[in-house]
Amino acid sequence: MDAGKTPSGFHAKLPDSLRAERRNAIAVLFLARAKKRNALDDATVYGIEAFFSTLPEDIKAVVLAAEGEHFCSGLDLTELAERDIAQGVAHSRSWHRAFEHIEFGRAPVVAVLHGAVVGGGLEIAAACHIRVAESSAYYALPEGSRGIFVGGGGSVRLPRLIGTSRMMDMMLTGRIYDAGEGQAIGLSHYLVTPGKGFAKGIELAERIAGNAAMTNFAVTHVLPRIAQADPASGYLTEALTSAIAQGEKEAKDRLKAFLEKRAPKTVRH
Ligand code: 1HE
Repeated sequence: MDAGKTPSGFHAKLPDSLRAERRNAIAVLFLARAKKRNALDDATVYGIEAFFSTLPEDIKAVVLAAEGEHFCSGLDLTELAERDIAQGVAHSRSWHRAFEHIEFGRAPVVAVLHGAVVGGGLEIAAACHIRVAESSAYYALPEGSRGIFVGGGGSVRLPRLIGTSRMMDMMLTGRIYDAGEGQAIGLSHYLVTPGKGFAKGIELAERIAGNAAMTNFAVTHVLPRIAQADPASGYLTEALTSAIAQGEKEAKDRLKAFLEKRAPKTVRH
């Protein structure tokens, strides 16, 4: 074992509220505080940052899932009462840092959602690249009714997923979207029956891990930046990125394999 690694094979020492496993090139991180419905306290958020910022180099994709009946009940509300304004700003920034390591980390992340995906739970889900929802999943932003505001990057990420207007509705009226509605408005990419989410998440992570590393980097780090850039900068960045990707030996090998009829075709199954 690498001297710097914990028994699970990862570098980060995790709090009891998180559990990590390795499946070859796939890392799995479980929210493991089911008794508190996986509410995110400071220790958990720091643990998430430590995990994603120190992923071993040979990890090619991550699955983020949760133990218990609910994916995540959001911010640990017991910690909220104690903070003054300056501490509140620092707390929100600590979530931003942790979730940035998910969104712009070493490997694409697939979230597997079930039960409550609410408040900060929806914010962490939004920081992942792919979302698989079991039909028990439901989505809400109860911050409005708790007298607070999102603080984990939700006001930046959620409008990009579902639009500012839907997010306003969720926050002002407490609207809850069920799994089917969430799928229809783009909160999840895949909708599966109860108990099937984890297997689907692993299947997708394996597909992702099989891509060329440069392609995964371009899709997760470059594409979102291009999507926010002015079109002229976007086209230029796209041209440079596509030239870099196709210049890689792995891309040349993959193209050759297709031309020599050794690679799978793009067909419907
Ligand atoms: C908690 C939390 C929590 C549960 N912080 N302790 N999030 C919310 O407003 C959602 C609050 N939670 C709920 O609405 C419900 O707990 C659930 C619908 C998620 C689940 O209901 P249920 O009936 O299965 O569980 P429960 O009995 O409500 O909760 C079990 C225990 O977990 C209980 O503690 P116990 O000591 O009495 O057993 C709850 O107090 C505890 N618990 N959720 C602390 N969130 C960076 S800004 C982000 C802003 C937000 O995320 S705001 C949204 C907060």
